[in-house]
Amino acid sequence: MRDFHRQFDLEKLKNSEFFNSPVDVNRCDANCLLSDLKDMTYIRKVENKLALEKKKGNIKGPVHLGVGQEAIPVGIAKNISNKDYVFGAHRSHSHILSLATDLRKFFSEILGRSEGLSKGMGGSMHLIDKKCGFYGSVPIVAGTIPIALGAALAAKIQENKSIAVSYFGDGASEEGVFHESLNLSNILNCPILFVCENNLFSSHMFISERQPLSSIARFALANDINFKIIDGNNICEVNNAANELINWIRKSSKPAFIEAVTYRWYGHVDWREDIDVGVNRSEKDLKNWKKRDPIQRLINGLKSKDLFDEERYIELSNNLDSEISIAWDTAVQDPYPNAKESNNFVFK
Ligand SMILES: Cc1ncc(C[n+]2csc(CCOP(=O)(O)OP(=O)(O)O)c2C)c(N)n1
Ligand SMILES: [Mg+2]
Repeated sequence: MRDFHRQFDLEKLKNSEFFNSPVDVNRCDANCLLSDLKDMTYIRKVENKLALEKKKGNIKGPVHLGVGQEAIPVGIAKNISNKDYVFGAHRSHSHILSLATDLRKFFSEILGRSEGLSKGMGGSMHLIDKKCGFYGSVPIVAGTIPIALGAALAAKIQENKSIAVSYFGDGASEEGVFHESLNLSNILNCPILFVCENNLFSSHMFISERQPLSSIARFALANDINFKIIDGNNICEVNNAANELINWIRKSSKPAFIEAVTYRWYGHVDWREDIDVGVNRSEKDLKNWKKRDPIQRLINGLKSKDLFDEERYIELSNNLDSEISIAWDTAVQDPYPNAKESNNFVFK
């Protein structure tokens, strides 16, 4: 198993001082990369808006922000459609935003308002938008993995060509259902892509404090599941891995697994950075990981090939800012749900 680790350069991938060079844009289509830049910038701005509003006290529930991790959902989303079944967890803003959910309804949910994606009864960790292919996120770590597997099994039985995508963190691999789901997915030949966003932390605990080896893909290997370990902050790598594995899943109706190594810039929850909270999250590491910013690395790659137009990017940025402000300002006007309805949408 240690050879396996050496083979994939995992120690280097985890080390904050490496992998900060510009994205090699020759490995992807230029138009596709410009659209990725827009999508990553959009998600970053929405989450920074949430950080700001949370800090101001305008959001009552917790928000788990994924700033720094945007390349992963953006690379996956362009290889699936709203006929597929995507499931997330507690840190899933980027997953649903990458599928182009309605931003006003998204904000409304986080504000606990009745126009929200879950009628304002769930908040940031209970997002759902079936129209765009997002079938739900829940705060129970690993809770949606077997449900995603069930969706994949249903797709297989119905022969509808859809696949399931299950997003989870490295911490979810410490739950039994993760292992049971991997095992069953291969035994039953289910069309599912497991996506582990390995940001090296579960709450405030560094991965080496929790597991003898830090690669989560070793569990895919153990279950004979096709897998790739990638630099999750390199959009080209995510695009190519997602494209290859998703095509393979659709053809073979077998599971596949991506481990994308990444890092979150904010702390576990809300806007604080959590420096020195827990184990091994230092100011130096965070500073280094910011040099591994998936957005800046793409911009640097585009610049190196004269594909980056600064003025257009500023214009895009301004347009996104106003789109986000309008959606937020509309959502804050939405009414709160009627307390009498609180039991109407739960299984009894
Ligand atoms: C079953 C369960 N155990 C513990 C928790 C508390 N908890 C919430 S988030 C979290 C960390 C999960 O880490 P990871 O899966 O790596 O996701 P990340 O937060 O890094 O995105 C924990 C332990 C929970 N919500 N559910
Ligand atoms: Mg994690």
